[in-house]
Amino acid sequence: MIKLLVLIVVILALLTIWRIIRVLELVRDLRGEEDYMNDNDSKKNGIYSIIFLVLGLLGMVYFTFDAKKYLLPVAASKHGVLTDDYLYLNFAIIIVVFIITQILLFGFAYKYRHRKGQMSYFYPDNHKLELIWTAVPAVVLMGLIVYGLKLWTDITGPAPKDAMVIEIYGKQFDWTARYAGEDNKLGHSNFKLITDENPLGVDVNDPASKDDKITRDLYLPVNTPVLLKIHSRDIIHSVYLPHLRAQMNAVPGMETQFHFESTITTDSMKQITGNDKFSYILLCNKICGVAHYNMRMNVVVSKKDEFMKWYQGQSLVFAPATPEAPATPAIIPATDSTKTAQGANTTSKVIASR
Ligand SMILES: [Cu+2]
Repeated sequence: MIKLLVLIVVILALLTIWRIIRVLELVRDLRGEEDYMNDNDSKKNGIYSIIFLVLGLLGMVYFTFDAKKYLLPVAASKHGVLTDDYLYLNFAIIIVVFIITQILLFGFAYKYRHRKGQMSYFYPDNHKLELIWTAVPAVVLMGLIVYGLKLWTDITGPAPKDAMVIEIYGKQFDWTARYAGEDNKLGHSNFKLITDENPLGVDVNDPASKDDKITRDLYLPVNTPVLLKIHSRDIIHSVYLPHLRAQMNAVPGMETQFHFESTITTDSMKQITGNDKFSYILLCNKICGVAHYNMRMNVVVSKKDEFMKWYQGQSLVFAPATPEAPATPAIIPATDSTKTAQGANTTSKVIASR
């Protein structure tokens, strides 16, 4: 209701201003004046536009630096540094062009202000000028696009042969990781094999699954190439690692992947950000349902020996077979965040193809 009243007041104010201008015009006509504005008024308006330009540019510089606090900290992956540099290059070009065009716009408004008796100069076209202002932006944009495409092809190209393979498995509303083990090969999985005990549908008969380990947290050894193989059980989710500048959709029925190499451990990042509570995080970046906001996974980047120590303590997907009993699926350890997520969701047992 208040919004409607404010709108009505604004409309009435605009109508009033319009009527006042109309009255002033009529007064001028009655007095027999020819010009709307004399040279003095015109100069004043020119100076106001220069003041507006200076204040606007100062405001832009201030707010640009002020907004830095909302940006992510330094990229913690090799390719992330390149994509950040590319982004800053785009910003730099945009800022330079913006400043030049604004100075020209307001500077010309001042320089070519109305003066009594002065006629405007008829200047219909200039081919050389038009060629320059068409060709220069075209070449710059083409350079940016070609470099951006090359960057994207490199980032999404084949992973290094020695990359550590980890499956990231998403479902409403949590993530599970499966490490490929010593053979660095994930055991085959199939949605038909999904049960409460075997939520990723891993095939117990595939020898490659024998050493696979399943975890609720994602630990990554620093300075090691990692290949994420991404699956979804139900709908489209998105694996988003903001600090590592990595994102890839998790699509039911197909495998997507993303490889990267982290360069900064969680402990070093705590020092860089000056925040001892800093933690890397994997978020779902597709609005996927009521508990989407809580679909996250704790990520820890650590030195290789610390990673190995943690890795030794993780459970295999299947407890090894014994003479008395066949291999059985291990219980996946739950974390606090997944417990909450499961509490908010009662329909996650839906089994979909993948
Ligand atoms: Cu999701």
